[in-house]
Amino acid sequence: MSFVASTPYAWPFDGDLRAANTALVVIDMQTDFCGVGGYVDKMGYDLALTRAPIPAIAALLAAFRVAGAPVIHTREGHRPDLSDLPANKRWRSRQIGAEGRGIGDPGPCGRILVRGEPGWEIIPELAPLPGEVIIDKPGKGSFCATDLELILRTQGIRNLVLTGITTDVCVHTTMREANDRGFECLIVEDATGATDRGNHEAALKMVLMQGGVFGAVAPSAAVIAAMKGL
Ligand code: C5J
Repeated sequence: MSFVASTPYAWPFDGDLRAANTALVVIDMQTDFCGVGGYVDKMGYDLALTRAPIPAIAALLAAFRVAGAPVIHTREGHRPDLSDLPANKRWRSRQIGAEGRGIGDPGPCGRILVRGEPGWEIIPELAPLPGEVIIDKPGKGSFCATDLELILRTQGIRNLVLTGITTDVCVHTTMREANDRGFECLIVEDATGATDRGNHEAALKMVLMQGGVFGAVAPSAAVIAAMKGL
């Protein structure tokens, strides 16, 4: 049996930690969320907060690749014709930031959160390698309107190590969706980030309730140490 040193319990719950059944999930590390001129920048948030997890994610990517464990990347974005963009999501995105521009509108990195545009791309520092799964999702959660669950079940993946941005929105929604589907989740505290430091901390704290209501929390160093021991 192998475990990650995590809180509030040693993860995974049953010690069934193997390279074959444990995936690193890197959520929405796109220019629109952490790059200059992207969506988050346009909304006026501090990019240092959403860029903070980059080094820890890079270290985790290296550890999972060496271990031969699966890596899954996600990208939030919409079809160019915006046929999958709910009107309320578009309206709300136009309420904050410069010039009333929101999702689907042109910006310095192309049309905001539109598939194929420069701002929608994963940042070069964390670029997927050939063969790694990329999930394109129109929503906050990674399971809604995607084939993520089918891929996980087909590949025999049960343990999910969750990283990326933002802790309180897309990472948390994905963790909740995964937990309800029976996946065993670990959120990595220094490999996630939010547009607000308090929200990041609160999102991590929520996981700790009820004996680990959605799973467990650990630093990247603990995950890397466990992966090296496999
Ligand atoms: C948001 C995300 N916040 N990746 N997306 O719209 O958290």
